[in-house]
Amino acid sequence: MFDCVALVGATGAVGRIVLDQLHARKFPMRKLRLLASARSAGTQVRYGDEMLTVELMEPSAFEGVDLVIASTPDEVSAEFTPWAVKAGAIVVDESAYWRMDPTVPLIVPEVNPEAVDGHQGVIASPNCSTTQMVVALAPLHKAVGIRRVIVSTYQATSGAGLAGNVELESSTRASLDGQAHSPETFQHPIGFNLIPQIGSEKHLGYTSEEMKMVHETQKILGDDSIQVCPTAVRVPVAIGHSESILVETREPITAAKARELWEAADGITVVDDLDSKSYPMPRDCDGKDDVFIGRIRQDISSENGIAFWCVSDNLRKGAATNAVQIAELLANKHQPAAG
Ligand code: 11C
Repeated sequence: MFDCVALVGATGAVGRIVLDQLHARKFPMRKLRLLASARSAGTQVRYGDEMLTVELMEPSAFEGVDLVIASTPDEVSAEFTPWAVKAGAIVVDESAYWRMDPTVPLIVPEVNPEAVDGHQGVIASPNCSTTQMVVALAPLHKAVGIRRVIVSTYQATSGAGLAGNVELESSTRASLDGQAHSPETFQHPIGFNLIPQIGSEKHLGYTSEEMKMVHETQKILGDDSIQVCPTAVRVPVAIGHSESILVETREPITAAKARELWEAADGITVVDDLDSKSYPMPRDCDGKDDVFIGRIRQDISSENGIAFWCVSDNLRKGAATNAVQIAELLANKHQPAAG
């Protein structure tokens, strides 16, 4: 049980779901405070039956806070996290800013919950496209070892926040009306289109989003020898990232065995029957917390390969749910001060 939890970024696309999740999962806390920049301070936000007022985030605002859950841009996290840690709070951060810091555990509770114990005040939650992929990869890695992953993503516009979905709607409407549309959030019009660029150029022609999938996967699975070749694509879907994944394993594994491992794993739902046209699709996964896996099949082009399709709600398991699950891991260990 925490005495005081602060949510930073409560008015954003992910922050709203964190609030819903804290309430729905009856998160063990006595008091919840909402903190934000001057632009959102004073806003009223619903939490269950109560209306909470967003307070200004400044160094003194963290006094008395035990746990912070934060969903903010990287530069905001860089600024406020040291204030919170100095005040004695543990920060569960959803931004990319701290993820690759060697002193910061990067946690997906179904995969590496034990790494939470090494925290020094900050715990990071991964990028949405990485999170769903490592939930799927972990049972295979544990059973037979993973050598290499080739992944193409089909990422929803809400990955770019509320503005992404506003632009999906305006761009689609402009196309239907035969009007020109000038994109602001994405590099090109997203309506009736696919954009094979998420983030900016980072390494040898791979984007920042793609390189997150490489480095974060290695860190979470604790194995830098895993080779990952990603292509990240923005698609005109509002919620739910999809991924086509080909895994090369160290030991052979059949598709039937892979399915068995996934069916037994926490946080995974297998939807896989081509005959009945059953496979995961973003519309069916919207608002759900699991990672959905289907189209499971043997790689017909190599010896030790499994190909599959993976979908998850990027705002839930990809962000809010994962952060709240990390907070629950901490809550199970946290003893409140006496009195
Ligand atoms: C997207 N994956 O879909 C990005 C958003 O590092 O947390 C999340 C970026 C991050 O645009």
